[in-house]
Amino acid sequence: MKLVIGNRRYSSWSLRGWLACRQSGLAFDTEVVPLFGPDWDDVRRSHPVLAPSAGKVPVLWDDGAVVWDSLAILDYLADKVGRDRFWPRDPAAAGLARSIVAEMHAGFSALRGAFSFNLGRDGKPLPISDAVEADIRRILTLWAEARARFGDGGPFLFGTFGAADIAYAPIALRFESYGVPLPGFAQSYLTALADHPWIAAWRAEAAAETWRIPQYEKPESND
Ligand SMILES: N[C@@H](CCC(=O)N[C@@H](CS)C(=O)NCC(=O)O)C(=O)O
Repeated sequence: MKLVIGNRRYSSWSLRGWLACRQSGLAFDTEVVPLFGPDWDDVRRSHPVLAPSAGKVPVLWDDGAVVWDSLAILDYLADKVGRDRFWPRDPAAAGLARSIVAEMHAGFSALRGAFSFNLGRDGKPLPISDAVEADIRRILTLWAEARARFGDGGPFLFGTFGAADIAYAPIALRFESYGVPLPGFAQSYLTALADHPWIAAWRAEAAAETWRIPQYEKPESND
């Protein structure tokens, strides 16, 4: 398998796709296509590995199968290796996990727009608008419910690392990058994610990248 991703520093969807590949336990290669360079419009139209997704990352190539969109990649891999690697077995937990992953995938646009993903950011806080505040409150409510009801088996949302953590890890890292004040349980969750070896590996590779996208480096940057 080959996973095509964008710059690790900026591409939160790529991180989700990559974590899903790691969670599958299958061997895969990674190809990085740097996003938003000066010739990005040409690259996204002409790069052969991006053709199926019309220029979006991540894209998974697996022999005859091509899968894009991080959630489709996660689903595809869960079909391939077994759902239990990704989703809790208990139906009540699985229902909540599916719901909060779907809510993340389709939502939180105020937060995502105002606090663009940038692993190089130093945690300096930005002003938080009412819309962003509402997204943060909702996310913390979902995390609190998952942790309180189903988090007993470990430090992640449903105890052990799975699909919900794959979906929310980039959100948690945004909270860190933008210095969002967190209640204790959410800070513990962020620490567990930051300590996870896959996330540490992704961050180390991101730190080694030299590409910079000026609009994402401005303190007030939006995506
Ligand atoms: N819903 C998609 C979103 C993919 C997406 O928007 N990826 C961004 C990078 S994080 C991208 O490829 N942007 C390039 C562009 O829009 O030109 C997913 O889950 O994979």
